[in-house]
Amino acid sequence: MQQELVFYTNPQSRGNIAHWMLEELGVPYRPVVLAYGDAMKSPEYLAINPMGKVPAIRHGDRIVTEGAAICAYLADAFPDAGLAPAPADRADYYRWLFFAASCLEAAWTDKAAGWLPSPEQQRMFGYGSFELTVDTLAKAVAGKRYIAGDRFSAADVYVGRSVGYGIEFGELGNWPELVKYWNALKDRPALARATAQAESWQQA
Ligand SMILES: N[C@@H](CCC(=O)N[C@@H](CS)C(=O)NCC(=O)O)C(=O)O
Repeated sequence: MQQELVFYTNPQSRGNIAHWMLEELGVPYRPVVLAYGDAMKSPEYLAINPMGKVPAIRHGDRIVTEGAAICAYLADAFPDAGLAPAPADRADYYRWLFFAASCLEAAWTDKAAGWLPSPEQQRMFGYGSFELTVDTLAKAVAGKRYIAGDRFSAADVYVGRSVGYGIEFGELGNWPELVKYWNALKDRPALARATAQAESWQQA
């Protein structure tokens, strides 16, 4: 029997990353839309994610939080979708998934919040500096359609959407390689479905 797949989200959140991934898989799932504030901090939801944040998924009795982990987990849980490379070919896949979740996310959100580490602090910050992180990712996608190998993968969902958010928030638009990478991903039908569905939840 298929295990139930539940998706906890808010239409205006990083839930869009997991939502896109779910739509790429094409498997059935049950969305649970949580309002910011009380619903996300309720005892029921804190039992799913003690951070009181979205996205999260529950697959049978397994819970996964963190957008990057959700993408990687789902790619493995539903291998027929072909969204993870073979284990031996996962060097770039793991490398850039983790890079986006650790370095890129912190680098651009710190900058968007108006804070940059001093040269002394950069040594102890995993992302070093905003420019170093973004230049490094821009080089990684230069001349490539996908971040890991020559096929679309779960890493493109996470890295791509993270780059897309950075561009939309006005922080990454000066890197043509990143803009080109995101432009080649942003019209995927699965992302359009996820975004349209989230918009309908917002209006409900
Ligand atoms: N590390 C998490 C971040 C999740 C996150 O910060 N989600 C925000 C929405 S984009 C949230 O749920 N905020 C609600 C709150 O903190 O109360 C991930 O990568 O998924």
